[in-house]
Amino acid sequence: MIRGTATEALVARSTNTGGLRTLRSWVTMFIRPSSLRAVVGDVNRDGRDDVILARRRSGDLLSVLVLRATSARSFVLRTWWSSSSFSWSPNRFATADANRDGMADLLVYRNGGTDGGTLVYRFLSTGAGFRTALWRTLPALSWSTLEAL
Ligand SMILES: [Ca+2]
Ligand SMILES: [Ca+2]
Repeated sequence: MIRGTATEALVARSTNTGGLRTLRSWVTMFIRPSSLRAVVGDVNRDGRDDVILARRRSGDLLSVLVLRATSARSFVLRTWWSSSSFSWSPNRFATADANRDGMADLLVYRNGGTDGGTLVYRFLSTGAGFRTALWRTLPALSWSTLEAL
């Protein structure tokens, strides 16, 4: 939901009987929605899905924010990763538990350059932040055909 330059994260909790409860606001962030991409995963292995937000800062730089779901039916917003050189665009974002430790990790797909391939960066969750490294170079995966957030 958008209110001026802010973004509100709304949650309709499951009834556990096939329905959804009423939408409720869990957090309001003073960030334009056009500067955010969201993917969902349990980054701290507590059984509650969290929201990972790729944020575009000034200068087109990437920060990664996490909305950690709490037992109090709210999100706690924290910056988990920030860079002074990693650009926000052009990237595509996905989640997977890349190292099978039970904590969802962020995958960032980047344009591989003039050869048309794709680079994959792995942002491994530590439960309170991300450790980042180039994970794969995929020359056969054409960037122009990749669809992700
Ligand atoms: Ca969680
Ligand atoms: Ca993991």
